[in-house]
Order: sequence, then C-alpha cells, then structure tokens
Amino acid sequence: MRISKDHIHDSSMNELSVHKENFDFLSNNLSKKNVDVKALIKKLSDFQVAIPSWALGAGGTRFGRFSFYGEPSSLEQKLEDVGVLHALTQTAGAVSLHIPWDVPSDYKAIKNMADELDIKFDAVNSNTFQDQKNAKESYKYGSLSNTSVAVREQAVAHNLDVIKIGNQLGSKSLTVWLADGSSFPGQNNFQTALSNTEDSLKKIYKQLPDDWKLLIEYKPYEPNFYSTVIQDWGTSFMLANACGEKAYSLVDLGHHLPNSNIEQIVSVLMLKGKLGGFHFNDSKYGDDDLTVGSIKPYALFLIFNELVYGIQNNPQNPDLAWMIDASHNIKDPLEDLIQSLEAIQEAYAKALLIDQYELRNAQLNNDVVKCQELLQDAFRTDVRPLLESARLQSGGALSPIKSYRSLDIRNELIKERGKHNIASGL
Ligand SMILES: [Mn+2]
Repeated sequence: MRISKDHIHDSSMNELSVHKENFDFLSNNLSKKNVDVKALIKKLSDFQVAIPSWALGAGGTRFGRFSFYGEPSSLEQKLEDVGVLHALTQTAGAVSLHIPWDVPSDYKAIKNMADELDIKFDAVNSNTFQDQKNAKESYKYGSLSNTSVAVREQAVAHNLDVIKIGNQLGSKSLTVWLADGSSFPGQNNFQTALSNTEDSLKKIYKQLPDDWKLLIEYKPYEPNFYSTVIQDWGTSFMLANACGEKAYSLVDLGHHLPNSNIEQIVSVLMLKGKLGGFHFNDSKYGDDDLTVGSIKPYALFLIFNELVYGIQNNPQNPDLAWMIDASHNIKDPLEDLIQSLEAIQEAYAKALLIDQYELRNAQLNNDVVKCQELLQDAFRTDVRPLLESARLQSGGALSPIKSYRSLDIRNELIKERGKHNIASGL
C-alpha cells in the first residue's frame, strides 16, 4: 500500500481556502508579536518522531484484544504502514524496531524499502521481559538482575544481538527497558538486584559501538507490583552514570506515579546532559498508553516547554530519540498514531511560542502572574494552521485523519492483507 503525493494533494483541496484564511489570521497575529513564522514552520517540519513497530497492530489488554483488520503481519507491512503515516503527516520519518519481533530476513531489501519511504531506523529495543521459543533460561524471575549467572548472561547476549541487528540497519541506539523486579515483599534482595543489573548493563555498554547510545528506561511498577529494579529517573540516571558517557536516561510519559512532575525531571536530566530519549503517550491512572495529548494536553505542553528550553540552552545534552509508545485497543492504530503525532506537534509549536526572554525577566522579577500569563498565552494559541502549513509544504495532507478516511486506507489494507492478519507483539 503506497499513497501517491497527488492523491494526498487532491484529498486536501476542499479545505485549502479555509486553511489559508486561518493561516493568514494566525500568521499576522504572531508577526505582530515578533514571532518568525517561517522559522517556526521549519522547526515543525524538522521534528520527526519514530513509530514503534509494535504500535501498528491493534493493542490489547490482558482481558482481550479486538482486531482492526488488515493489520501488518510482517516487517515489510509494518514499514508500509509507517510509510502511510509519514506520507500523510510528514512527521513519522523513523521506525523503532523491537527484537525479536521484527528481525529482518533480508537486511538489504528492508533498508531499500525504508529508504524509498524516507524512513530511518531509530533506537532498537531489546526484549527480556518474555521467554522466547527454545530459550535455555527463563526470565520469570528477572533478566539482567537475575540471581542466576546463566540467565544474566543470556539476557546480556540478547542485547548484544540486538545491537548487531540494529547496526546493520543504521540504528544508533539501544533502548533497554527491564520488567525486572519483585511482586512480593522479601522476594528479592534490592541491593543484589540493582548490583546485578549494573554489572549486566556495563557488559552491554562495553560492546556498544562508539557512535551509539544506550538508553535506559525506567518504570515504577508493572508487571511487578511490589518493586521494580529500575523504578525511577534517579535509578536510571545513576545506572547511566555508572556505565559511561554514551549511556542516558529515557523518559516514558506513562512510567511515572500519578501527578509526578515530569517536566521537572526532563529539565534536571537535560541540565546534566543525560536525557537521551523520550516516549510519548498519555494516561489517567497508570501506564495507560493512551493517545498523546488525549488526557493531559497542558502537562504535555509544560514538558515541551522544558524540552525546548533544554534544546536551546543545554548543548551538553545530545539530540533526543523521540518515539510514540502507545497502544490502542478500540481505535484504528493508524488513526490513533496520526492523532498522537498531531498532539506532539501541537505541544511543540505552542512551546516554541513562549517568549523565553520575557519569561526569564518575569522569573527574575518574581512576577508570578506574568510568568503564568506568558505560558498560558502560548498554550491558548490555536497553532493548527502552522502544523497544516508545515505538512503542506512537505507534501503531506492538510488534515491527515480526513485524508486517511477519504482515501479509504484501512479498507485498502484489508483488501490487500485480508481481515485476519495479526501483528506480532504482545
Ligand atoms: Mn516506553
């Protein structure tokens, strides 16, 4: 399934005049505030977010899974789906593979296909939270933290394999998320579990190519419900420091206890030059993996304010690996991802509108009211015409969701792949 630029262009024609009116109105208002609209649109066009290979099929819960039909069942089909997303939004120019779910059988063919679709290979993700077929050792009681040397060795070896696979595709980072922990008090010795994890991560880090990054993700609970070895940003930061300068923390929005101040975490990690990656989603209660911006758009905006500040003021922090890490059991996965991409761009655009100079002055003068006014003035601006313009300029759709529907893409995919294709993953 490939959509041509002409089809996308035609699908946007109806609303072009409304867009132009809205854009001119916004652009005039922003220019009066000395905003460089052209430069802002360029920044939006440059901002690319990786799509995880496991988000293209219908998500599920432990209570069931409802297919959306026409799901991609091979790596090629997954790339095609990312290609559709990228063609419509011009924001999804990368894919993040999960090993062993997405091991290529023909590296050259996969690379060529990704090139054609203008898709890069972002971070590769290892999986030591499930037992693989024919594996000698089990991860039931942990992987990199396990009390058994043999289990730890197997988990380290898997991560080294993932690096090798990623290297052949042009990936430059490995993301490690561990499910390791304990479900009952007394089950684990906390110190032993953490020390084992540190030793194992150091073994992986030792084999990391020079131009690679090791991204260490944290999460407070689930699947273990009493303790998790890498439970919070502090533990991740500590392990990244123990490994070395190519190791960083990775923030997943859903991996915090309710009401955590994630923007402050982002800010501290960037000041220390240790924020390496970011996973977008939204949540109400826990790691809900909901569509980005669907529950707490203001929190997302505040996080982007810190990201933008860090990008502009923290040269010690590297470029970040951006990825959506969401799941969706009742939406068409592609429509859901389009909504997430839109929400990310919207929050980014609004954060770029904050007058950082004025904000700094208001902070220095302890003008608390003005500080809030400056943030909320940016947040209340309807930036959608800027996003539309960025997409149109790059050959994307004015409204990706509307084009996706008018081009009848899901039905086309069902026709091509059949109804009962199942995507690999959880
Ligand atoms: Mn994640």
